[in-house]
Parts: sequence; C-alpha cells; structure tokens
Amino acid sequence: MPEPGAAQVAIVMGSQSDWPTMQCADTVLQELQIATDVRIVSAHRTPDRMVAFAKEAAGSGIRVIIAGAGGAAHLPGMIASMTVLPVLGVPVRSSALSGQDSLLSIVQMPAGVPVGTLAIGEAGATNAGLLAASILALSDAPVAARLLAWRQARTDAVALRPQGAA
Ligand code: RP5
Repeated sequence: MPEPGAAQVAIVMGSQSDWPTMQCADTVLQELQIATDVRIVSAHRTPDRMVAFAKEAAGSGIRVIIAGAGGAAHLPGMIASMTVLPVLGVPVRSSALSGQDSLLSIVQMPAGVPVGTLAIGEAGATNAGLLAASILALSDAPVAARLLAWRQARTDAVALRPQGAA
C-alpha cells in the first residue's frame, strides 16, 4: 500500500493492459513535478488489494486517486465507496465496445458516491492528471505556478495561422 509521506497522487488501473493509457496521466504529472504512486489494483482479480488500497490511501498521504479501468469498469466506483478522497475515473478503451462500456460503467454512479469521470482513453488520462494537479494547486502555490506555466506553454504553442495557408 502507499508508503507514508510519499506521493500525493495515486494512479491505479485494473490491468497491465491499461498502462499505455494511464501512462498519460503519469506523464503529465511528472511534467508538473508531482510524485505519483502507480499500481495495478483490480476490482475483480485482486479485490483484497483494492480494499486495502482504498482504505489506506488517505492515511498514507494520498490526496487524489486516479483510477482507470476498461470493460465492466467498477474499479473507480468501488474505490470511491471506501474513501472520501477525490476519485477521478478514466474509461480505458476496450476491444469489444471501444470504451463505451467503460465510460458508462464509470460515469453512472448513484448519487452519494461520486467519481469524476473523464473522457475515454488517453485524453481522459491526461486530463485526469491535470485535474489532480488543479486539486493540489488549491493548497500548493508552487504546484499552481507550474500548472499555470504548463497551460501557458500550450497556449503559446498555438500558431496564429495554419501551416500551408496562403
Ligand atoms: C479490466 O479489464 C482492466 O481494467 C482492463 O481494462 C480490462 C482487460 O484486462 P486484461 O484482460 O487486458 O488484463 O479489468
């Protein structure tokens, strides 16, 4: 389970196969110099690991949990049921239904146990990382400054006119 005093953002996923997607969340958090704790935590293959993680995360210094899963993607909701930390759910694109199953599984939480649900796939994972940074930035001025600079760099990179235009 998370080591005390280490990362403030946990990135968990149901399978190794989710990593290429969830790596996008980790990448943007690394760019913002925010330490992460990355784990495989499956709701149906390692349920005991999931319960232990969810119950111990807050006490271990984690402040935001990013949870990605595909298919019958109950991992984010199950984790949210055991912690009041903000849980950001990333629907991983599935082979059978292109992630629409993942999206609907994650987004339709009954009132009372929220999961902040992102877009399907890599865009959702990147934005989950950015949202986690935004949450930390509310009480961490250096993180806020790095996040503003990150956003400004994306703004500055947009050309006024498209290449090839007359
Ligand atoms: C879910 O099943 C995982 O989150 C993954 O997206 C999906 C498929 O897992 P693998 O069969 O690739 O391990 O639990």
